Amino acid sequence: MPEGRIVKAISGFYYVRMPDMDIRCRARGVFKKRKWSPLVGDIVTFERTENGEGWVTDIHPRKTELMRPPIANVEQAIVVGSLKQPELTLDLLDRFLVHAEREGLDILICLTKEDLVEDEKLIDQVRAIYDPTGYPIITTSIEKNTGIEELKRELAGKLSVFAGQSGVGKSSLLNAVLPHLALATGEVSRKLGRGRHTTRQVELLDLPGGGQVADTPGFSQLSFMEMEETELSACFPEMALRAPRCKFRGCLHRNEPGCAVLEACENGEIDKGRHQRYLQFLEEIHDNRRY
Ligand SMILES: Nc1nc2c(ncn2[C@@H]2O[C@H](COP(=O)(O)OP(=O)(O)OP(=O)(O)O)[C@@H](O)[C@H]2O)c(=O)[nH]1
Ligand SMILES: [Mg+2]
Ligand SMILES: [Zn+2]
Repeated sequence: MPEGRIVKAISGFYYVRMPDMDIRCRARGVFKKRKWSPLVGDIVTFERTENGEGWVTDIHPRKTELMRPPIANVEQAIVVGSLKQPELTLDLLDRFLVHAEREGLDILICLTKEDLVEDEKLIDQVRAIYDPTGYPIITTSIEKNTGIEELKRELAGKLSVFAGQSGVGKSSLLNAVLPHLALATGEVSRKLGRGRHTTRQVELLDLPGGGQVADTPGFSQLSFMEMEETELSACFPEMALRAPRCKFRGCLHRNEPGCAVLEACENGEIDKGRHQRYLQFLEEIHDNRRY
Protein backbone atom coordinates (compact mmCIF):
# COMPACT_ATOMS: atom_id res chain seq x y z
CA MET A 1 0.00 0.00 0.00
CA PRO A 2 1.23 3.51 -0.74
CA GLU A 3 2.86 5.70 1.90
CA GLY A 4 3.44 9.41 2.13
CA ARG A 5 3.65 12.40 4.40
CA ILE A 6 0.62 14.42 5.44
CA VAL A 7 1.26 18.03 4.43
CA LYS A 8 -2.08 19.59 5.31
CA ALA A 9 -5.22 18.74 7.30
CA ILE A 10 -8.51 20.50 6.65
CA SER A 11 -11.94 19.59 8.02
CA GLY A 12 -11.31 15.89 8.40
CA PHE A 13 -9.27 15.52 5.20
CA TYR A 14 -5.59 14.73 5.21
CA TYR A 15 -3.53 15.64 2.16
CA VAL A 16 -0.81 13.09 1.59
CA ARG A 17 2.07 14.17 -0.64
CA MET A 18 3.01 11.88 -3.49
CA PRO A 19 5.71 12.69 -6.03
CA ASP A 20 3.20 13.93 -8.62
CA MET A 21 0.26 15.13 -6.53
CA ASP A 22 -1.38 15.30 -3.10
CA ILE A 23 -3.95 12.58 -2.36
CA ARG A 24 -6.93 13.65 -0.32
CA CYS A 25 -7.56 11.07 2.39
CA ARG A 26 -9.91 10.45 5.26
CA ALA A 27 -8.90 8.61 8.43
CA ARG A 28 -10.51 5.36 9.50
CA GLY A 29 -12.96 5.54 12.38
CA VAL A 30 -10.69 3.27 14.36
CA PHE A 31 -8.30 6.19 14.96
CA LYS A 32 -11.09 8.23 16.50
CA LYS A 33 -12.04 5.40 18.80
CA ARG A 34 -8.48 5.18 20.02
CA LYS A 35 -8.34 8.97 20.34
CA TRP A 36 -5.38 8.92 18.05
CA SER A 37 -5.55 11.11 15.03
CA PRO A 38 -3.10 11.81 12.25
CA LEU A 39 -1.07 15.02 12.41
CA VAL A 40 0.51 17.08 9.68
CA GLY A 41 4.04 15.71 9.32
CA ASP A 42 2.97 12.12 9.90
CA ILE A 43 4.10 9.42 7.52
CA VAL A 44 1.03 7.33 6.81
CA THR A 45 0.03 4.26 4.88
CA PHE A 46 -3.15 4.67 2.89
CA GLU A 47 -5.51 2.77 0.63
CA ARG A 48 -6.54 4.28 -2.68
CA THR A 49 -10.27 4.45 -3.37
CA GLU A 50 -11.93 4.42 -6.76
CA ASN A 51 -12.61 8.14 -6.82
CA GLY A 52 -8.89 8.95 -6.60
CA GLU A 53 -9.00 9.69 -2.90
CA GLY A 54 -7.81 7.52 -0.04
CA TRP A 55 -8.19 6.12 3.46
CA VAL A 56 -5.40 6.46 5.98
CA THR A 57 -4.90 2.98 7.44
CA ASP A 58 -1.78 3.39 9.54
CA ILE A 59 0.30 6.12 11.15
CA HIS A 60 4.01 5.36 11.33
CA PRO A 61 5.77 5.85 14.67
CA ARG A 62 6.53 9.52 15.31
CA LYS A 63 10.05 10.79 15.89
CA THR A 64 8.73 13.94 17.54
CA GLU A 65 5.30 15.31 18.33
CA LEU A 66 4.11 18.81 19.21
CA MET A 67 0.53 19.55 20.18
CA ARG A 68 0.72 23.29 19.82
CA PRO A 69 1.21 23.85 16.99
CA PRO A 70 0.06 20.31 16.15
CA ILE A 71 2.75 18.68 14.05
CA ALA A 72 4.69 15.43 13.96
CA ASN A 73 8.25 14.52 13.03
CA VAL A 74 9.78 17.99 12.81
CA GLU A 75 13.47 18.21 13.68
CA GLN A 76 13.82 21.92 14.15
CA ALA A 77 11.69 24.64 15.72
CA ILE A 78 12.02 28.21 14.52
CA VAL A 79 10.70 30.12 17.50
CA VAL A 80 9.53 33.43 16.14
CA GLY A 81 9.04 36.59 18.19
CA SER A 82 8.72 40.14 16.92
CA LEU A 83 10.86 42.89 18.41
CA LYS A 84 7.96 45.34 17.92
CA GLN A 85 4.28 45.21 16.92
CA PRO A 86 3.46 43.07 18.82
CA GLU A 87 5.99 43.62 21.60
CA LEU A 88 8.14 40.64 22.42
CA THR A 89 6.51 38.42 25.07
CA LEU A 90 9.26 36.42 26.70
CA ASP A 91 6.74 34.39 28.69
CA LEU A 92 5.29 32.83 25.56
CA LEU A 93 8.69 32.50 23.92
CA ASP A 94 10.00 30.57 26.92
CA ARG A 95 6.92 28.38 27.07
CA PHE A 96 7.44 27.32 23.52
CA LEU A 97 11.17 26.82 24.06
CA VAL A 98 10.37 24.42 26.89
CA HIS A 99 8.05 22.34 24.70
CA ALA A 100 10.51 22.25 21.80
CA GLU A 101 13.36 21.34 24.13
CA ARG A 102 11.30 18.56 25.69
CA GLU A 103 10.77 17.03 22.27
CA GLY A 104 14.50 17.23 21.66
CA LEU A 105 14.13 19.61 18.70
CA ASP A 106 16.90 21.80 17.36
CA ILE A 107 15.98 25.35 18.17
CA LEU A 108 16.54 28.63 16.39
CA ILE A 109 15.24 31.90 17.79
CA CYS A 110 14.13 34.33 15.12
CA LEU A 111 13.53 37.96 16.12
CA THR A 112 11.50 39.72 13.45
CA LYS A 113 10.68 43.32 12.41
CA GLU A 114 14.16 44.61 13.10
CA ASP A 115 13.30 47.61 10.90
CA LEU A 116 10.83 48.84 13.54
CA VAL A 117 13.43 48.90 16.32
CA GLU A 118 14.51 52.44 17.14
CA ASP A 119 17.00 51.59 19.84
CA GLU A 120 19.52 48.88 18.98
CA LYS A 121 19.91 48.23 22.70
CA LEU A 122 16.68 46.25 22.65
CA ILE A 123 18.28 43.61 20.41
CA ASP A 124 21.39 43.45 22.61
CA GLN A 125 19.21 42.98 25.68
CA VAL A 126 17.33 40.07 24.16
CA ARG A 127 20.57 38.50 22.96
CA ALA A 128 22.02 38.79 26.46
CA ILE A 129 19.04 36.89 27.89
CA TYR A 130 19.35 33.99 25.45
CA ASP A 131 23.11 33.78 24.87
CA PRO A 132 23.58 31.51 27.91
CA THR A 133 21.07 29.04 26.41
CA GLY A 134 23.29 28.47 23.39
CA TYR A 135 20.32 28.82 21.00
CA PRO A 136 21.31 30.52 17.77
CA ILE A 137 19.51 33.82 17.31
CA ILE A 138 18.85 35.59 14.04
CA THR A 139 17.21 38.96 13.51
CA THR A 140 15.17 39.55 10.39
CA SER A 141 13.30 42.22 8.52
CA ILE A 142 11.19 41.63 5.48
CA GLU A 143 11.19 45.39 4.86
CA LYS A 144 14.98 45.57 4.66
CA ASN A 145 15.41 41.97 3.52
CA THR A 146 17.84 41.23 6.34
CA GLY A 147 18.44 37.81 7.84
CA ILE A 148 16.56 36.00 5.08
CA GLU A 149 19.62 34.34 3.52
CA GLU A 150 20.74 33.20 6.95
CA LEU A 151 17.30 31.77 7.61
CA LYS A 152 17.34 29.91 4.28
CA ARG A 153 20.63 28.30 5.25
CA GLU A 154 19.21 27.19 8.59
CA LEU A 155 16.14 25.66 6.94
CA ALA A 156 17.95 23.81 4.14
CA GLY A 157 17.51 20.05 4.18
CA LYS A 158 15.61 19.93 7.48
CA LEU A 159 12.02 19.51 8.56
CA SER A 160 11.21 22.68 10.50
CA VAL A 161 8.22 24.35 12.07
CA PHE A 162 7.61 28.05 12.58
CA ALA A 163 5.95 28.78 15.89
CA GLY A 164 4.98 31.98 17.64
CA GLN A 165 2.26 34.43 18.50
CA SER A 166 -0.15 35.73 15.86
CA GLY A 167 1.19 38.70 13.93
CA VAL A 168 4.91 38.20 14.59
CA GLY A 169 5.49 37.59 10.89
CA LYS A 170 5.78 33.83 10.40
CA SER A 171 3.95 33.75 7.06
CA SER A 172 5.74 36.91 5.92
CA LEU A 173 9.10 35.24 6.56
CA LEU A 174 8.05 32.18 4.60
CA ASN A 175 6.97 34.38 1.73
CA ALA A 176 10.42 35.96 1.79
CA VAL A 177 12.08 32.53 1.79
CA LEU A 178 9.75 31.15 -0.92
CA PRO A 179 8.65 34.14 -2.99
CA HIS A 180 6.32 32.12 -5.26
CA LEU A 181 4.18 31.21 -2.26
CA ALA A 182 2.13 34.31 -1.58
CA LEU A 183 0.78 33.08 1.77
CA ALA A 184 -1.83 35.38 3.25
CA THR A 185 -0.47 37.77 5.88
CA GLY A 186 -2.48 39.98 8.18
CA GLU A 187 -2.25 43.40 9.76
CA VAL A 188 -1.47 43.73 13.42
CA SER A 189 -4.37 45.48 15.13
CA ARG A 190 -3.16 48.88 16.35
CA LYS A 191 -5.74 49.02 19.07
CA LEU A 192 -5.08 45.58 20.52
CA GLY A 193 -1.44 45.34 19.53
CA ARG A 194 -1.81 41.79 18.38
CA GLY A 195 -2.22 39.77 15.23
CA ARG A 196 -5.49 38.65 13.72
CA HIS A 197 -4.89 34.91 13.40
CA THR A 198 -4.50 35.07 9.66
CA THR A 199 -3.04 31.60 9.22
CA ARG A 200 -5.69 29.03 10.10
CA GLN A 201 -3.99 25.72 9.53
CA VAL A 202 -0.69 23.94 9.74
CA GLU A 203 0.80 23.42 6.31
CA LEU A 204 4.07 21.83 5.29
CA LEU A 205 5.82 23.51 2.38
CA ASP A 206 8.60 22.06 0.25
CA LEU A 207 11.88 23.96 0.12
CA PRO A 208 13.58 24.18 -3.28
CA GLY A 209 16.91 22.73 -2.15
CA GLY A 210 15.31 19.93 -0.09
CA GLY A 211 13.72 20.04 3.31
CA GLN A 212 10.28 21.19 4.39
CA VAL A 213 8.94 23.90 6.62
CA ALA A 214 5.56 24.28 8.30
CA ASP A 215 3.67 27.52 8.60
CA THR A 216 1.33 27.41 11.60
CA PRO A 217 -1.39 29.53 13.19
CA GLY A 218 -0.24 31.85 15.95
CA PHE A 219 -1.13 30.96 19.53
CA SER A 220 -1.21 33.01 22.68
CA GLN A 221 -1.36 30.37 25.40
CA LEU A 222 0.66 27.31 26.16
CA SER A 223 0.40 25.17 29.27
CA PHE A 224 2.44 22.31 30.70
CA MET A 225 -0.26 19.72 31.23
CA GLU A 226 1.76 16.59 30.64
CA MET A 227 4.88 17.59 32.49
CA GLU A 228 6.48 16.72 35.83
CA GLU A 229 8.19 19.31 38.02
CA THR A 230 11.45 17.39 37.89
CA GLU A 231 11.51 17.53 34.08
CA LEU A 232 11.36 21.29 33.76
CA SER A 233 14.89 22.45 34.45
CA ALA A 234 16.24 20.06 31.82
CA CYS A 235 14.31 22.20 29.32
CA PHE A 236 16.32 25.30 30.26
CA PRO A 237 19.76 24.46 28.80
CA GLU A 238 21.63 27.06 30.85
CA MET A 239 20.21 25.47 34.02
CA ALA A 240 20.64 21.87 32.86
CA LEU A 241 24.31 22.65 32.31
CA ARG A 242 24.77 23.67 35.94
CA ALA A 243 22.36 21.33 37.71
CA PRO A 244 24.91 18.51 38.17
CA ARG A 245 26.85 20.86 40.46
CA CYS A 246 23.88 21.47 42.79
CA LYS A 247 24.43 20.07 46.26
CA PHE A 248 21.21 18.06 46.31
CA ARG A 249 20.19 15.60 43.70
CA GLY A 250 16.73 16.46 42.39
CA CYS A 251 17.34 20.13 43.27
CA LEU A 252 14.50 22.24 41.85
CA HIS A 253 16.61 25.42 41.95
CA ARG A 254 14.11 27.33 44.06
CA ASN A 255 15.90 28.12 47.32
CA GLU A 256 17.91 25.01 48.09
CA PRO A 257 21.30 25.49 49.72
CA GLY A 258 24.29 24.88 47.50
CA CYS A 259 22.25 25.37 44.31
CA ALA A 260 24.59 25.99 41.37
CA VAL A 261 21.74 27.45 39.30
CA LEU A 262 20.87 30.09 41.89
CA GLU A 263 24.54 30.92 42.17
CA ALA A 264 24.73 31.43 38.39
CA CYS A 265 21.69 33.72 38.58
CA GLU A 266 23.38 35.77 41.29
CA ASN A 267 26.60 36.24 39.41
CA GLY A 268 24.82 37.08 36.16
CA GLU A 269 25.64 33.94 34.20
CA ILE A 270 21.95 33.08 33.93
CA ASP A 271 19.32 35.71 33.23
CA LYS A 272 17.18 36.34 36.29
CA GLY A 273 14.04 36.81 34.22
CA ARG A 274 14.48 33.37 32.68
CA HIS A 275 14.82 31.88 36.15
CA GLN A 276 11.72 33.77 37.31
CA ARG A 277 9.72 32.31 34.45
CA TYR A 278 11.12 28.89 35.29
CA LEU A 279 9.78 29.27 38.83
CA GLN A 280 6.43 30.38 37.53
CA PHE A 281 6.17 27.40 35.15
CA LEU A 282 7.19 25.13 38.02
CA GLU A 283 4.34 26.46 40.10
CA GLU A 284 1.89 25.92 37.24
CA ILE A 285 3.01 22.32 36.88
CA HIS A 286 2.67 21.83 40.61
CA ASP A 287 -0.88 23.21 40.55
CA ASN A 288 -1.84 21.03 37.58
CA ARG A 289 -0.77 17.92 39.42
CA ARG A 290 -2.88 18.62 42.44
CA TYR A 291 -6.12 17.98 40.56
N1 LIG B 1 7.76 46.33 9.54
C1 LIG B 1 7.70 45.01 9.41
N2 LIG B 1 6.50 44.39 9.35
C2 LIG B 1 6.47 43.06 9.21
C3 LIG B 1 7.67 42.27 9.14
N3 LIG B 1 7.31 40.98 9.02
C4 LIG B 1 5.96 40.94 9.03
N4 LIG B 1 5.45 42.19 9.14
C5 LIG B 1 4.02 42.56 9.17
O1 LIG B 1 3.40 41.96 10.30
C6 LIG B 1 2.04 41.64 10.02
C7 LIG B 1 1.74 40.20 10.42
O2 LIG B 1 2.50 39.32 9.61
P1 LIG B 1 2.09 37.80 9.34
O3 LIG B 1 3.17 37.23 8.48
O4 LIG B 1 0.71 37.69 8.86
O5 LIG B 1 2.18 37.19 10.82
P2 LIG B 1 1.94 35.67 11.28
O6 LIG B 1 2.95 35.41 12.34
O7 LIG B 1 1.94 34.78 10.11
O8 LIG B 1 0.50 35.75 11.95
P3 LIG B 1 -0.64 34.59 12.11
O9 LIG B 1 -0.80 33.92 10.80
O10 LIG B 1 -1.86 35.36 12.53
O11 LIG B 1 -0.14 33.68 13.19
C8 LIG B 1 1.85 41.92 8.53
O12 LIG B 1 1.21 43.18 8.40
C9 LIG B 1 3.26 41.98 7.99
O13 LIG B 1 3.39 42.81 6.87
C10 LIG B 1 8.93 42.96 9.18
O14 LIG B 1 10.02 42.39 9.12
N5 LIG B 1 8.88 44.32 9.33
MG1 LIG C 1 0.54 33.47 9.37
ZN1 LIG D 1 19.86 23.70 42.00
